Amino acid sequence: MSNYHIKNLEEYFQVHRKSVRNPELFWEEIAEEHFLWRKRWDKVLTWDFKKPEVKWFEGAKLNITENCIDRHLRIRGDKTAILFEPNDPKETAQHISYRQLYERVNQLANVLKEQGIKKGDRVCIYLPMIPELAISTLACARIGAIHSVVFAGFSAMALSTRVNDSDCKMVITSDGSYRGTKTIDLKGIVDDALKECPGVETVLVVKRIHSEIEMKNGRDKWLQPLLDKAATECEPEIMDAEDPLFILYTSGSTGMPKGMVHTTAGYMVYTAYTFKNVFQYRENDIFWCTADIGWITGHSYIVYGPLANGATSVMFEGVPNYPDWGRFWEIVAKHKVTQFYTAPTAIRALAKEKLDCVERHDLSSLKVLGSVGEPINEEAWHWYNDNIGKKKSPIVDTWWQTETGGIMISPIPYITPTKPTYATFPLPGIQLTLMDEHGEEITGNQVDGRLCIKFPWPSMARTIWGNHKRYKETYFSTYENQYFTGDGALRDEVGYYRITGRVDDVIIVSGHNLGTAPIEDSINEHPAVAESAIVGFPHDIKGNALYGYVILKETGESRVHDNLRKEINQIITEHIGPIAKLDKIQFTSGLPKTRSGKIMRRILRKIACNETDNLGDTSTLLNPEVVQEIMDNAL
Ligand code: 7RM
Repeated sequence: MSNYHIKNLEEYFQVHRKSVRNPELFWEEIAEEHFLWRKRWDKVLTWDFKKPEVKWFEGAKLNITENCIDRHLRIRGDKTAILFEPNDPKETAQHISYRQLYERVNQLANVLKEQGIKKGDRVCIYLPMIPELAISTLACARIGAIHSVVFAGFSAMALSTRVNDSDCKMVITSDGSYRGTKTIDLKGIVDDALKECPGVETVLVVKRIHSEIEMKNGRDKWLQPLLDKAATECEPEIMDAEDPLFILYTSGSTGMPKGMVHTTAGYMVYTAYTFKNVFQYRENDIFWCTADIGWITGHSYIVYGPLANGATSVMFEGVPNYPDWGRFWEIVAKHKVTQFYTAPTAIRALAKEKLDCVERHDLSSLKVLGSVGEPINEEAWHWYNDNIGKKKSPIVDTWWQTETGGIMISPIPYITPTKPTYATFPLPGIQLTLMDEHGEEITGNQVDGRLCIKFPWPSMARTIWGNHKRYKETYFSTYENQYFTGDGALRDEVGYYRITGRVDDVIIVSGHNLGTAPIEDSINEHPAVAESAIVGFPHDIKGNALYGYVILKETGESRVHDNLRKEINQIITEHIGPIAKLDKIQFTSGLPKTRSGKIMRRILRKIACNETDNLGDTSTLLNPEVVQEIMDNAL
């Protein structure tokens, strides 16, 4: 029996049982057989969820880029590592071989060193989905610098907050980016952001759209001339297993985004293992994850997981509807993609278009379809299964989080029977629990509760950058000795899990996690606004959309309301980005509050969702009369 590659359902159960009985032995065998270590670990696992502290493979020495690149050169030097498909289908795709990737990563690593970046320094990467994005993450890892990728759809303010929170010394960006027919002035956004970031010494600029941009003397440098002079060999920095590999921000239910810190060895082992099994990856497969590397899905399943397995990973710069809604399927056919991994929001958008967009392309190369980011509704699941998988490619509905680093719950394709809307079983090494409101574990099947994890796994985030206290409070304080996910879930009669959604104030819009608090904070900065509350309501394509209730300082005439709505969305765009814009804004004279002053979001949510038949208990409200007013004026 091989631990690493599961072959049938019986073996899955055996492996999972073994991983629970002896987790250290289970992960040790995987780590030993499938990776390159400069020094072996002294201890597989140290953990204490009370502190909390988790260490995997303590004492081991390695460099993750040796595992993702160098070790493949001997047998896969000419194999395509990254297959870059540009925004414009007329521009030729780039096949970057493992050998070329090695050279380009080393050159950039040498440039970073030359520019004064050392082990442990933070480098912010703010780039579109071009090869330099993947190469930048790997170049940082090569020299032990900690990368912090910020999704290039975030605004200048969101970028500066993230740069400052982790004290980045450098930003890597591009002159601009392509998005369908549009271009975006990324460098302009960076310039704005850096007005507030005194700690940034250097900005490296990739030329992508050849626009006229300003280069600030002494700070900004074009990357290409520096690369041209750099050597193609760079000795990897030898890292400790628990040295930070990267920081990735995720929004929480309050204030500042949380800089989740992932460390080297455990993250590598877990993303590689899950990539292999969840996608049943075989040599010569062409794997395509449509996520942006600015999100955890891209980190783990475009860059690290696939490359650690010597796979070919497709990187797509564009959007699903350019030049038309057939683009995804055109790419699948063109590159003979074998595994396709996307988000329910994309599936729902694609399902709205004419079937001809799908049917005119040959999708026969596909073997596995994946879904991630939010619950996949039954309709979308069937559309995906019928029209893309032709009922032959299993759908893996993968549940996980930025914090978990890798996929936690998922069917194993061709092994676990799938069931629409169910993520099914935990992967080997993952010990789930469902908890009730009183902190008791709910045992047995056909139950629902709050999803927790009771034992560490190798790729869990170790802390929040600069705020271990918040890490403890957010994840380890709701239930004793458990990691709390923030999600609700149910377990069916055979033990399959179905994720029902967030139980906190995070709303998932088009697969992006949005905390309500930061959006409310930015709305409240509008001079006319006194107070606001945001809730989610169901949306055909986005899954959820945002509904804002806003109290104005002075009640204006309704004709000024439309202008205010525009201005409020403008502020949100500036503070966070266009993804956080509100679909509906209702002006109101008050918000339903408890006696302790907490907004009763439950009621606002029901009104936004048009479920006003049963508003539940309103007896604890301070101002029950406002509920009727809000209902009467609901949008
Ligand atoms: C990978 C990623 C995490 C949150 C998570 C859930 C939701 C993700 C699924 C899902 C139902 C799924 N990281 N979520 N996958 N809900 N089914 N298969 O998305 O940090 O950005 O989001 O996303 O609520 O807690 S994330």
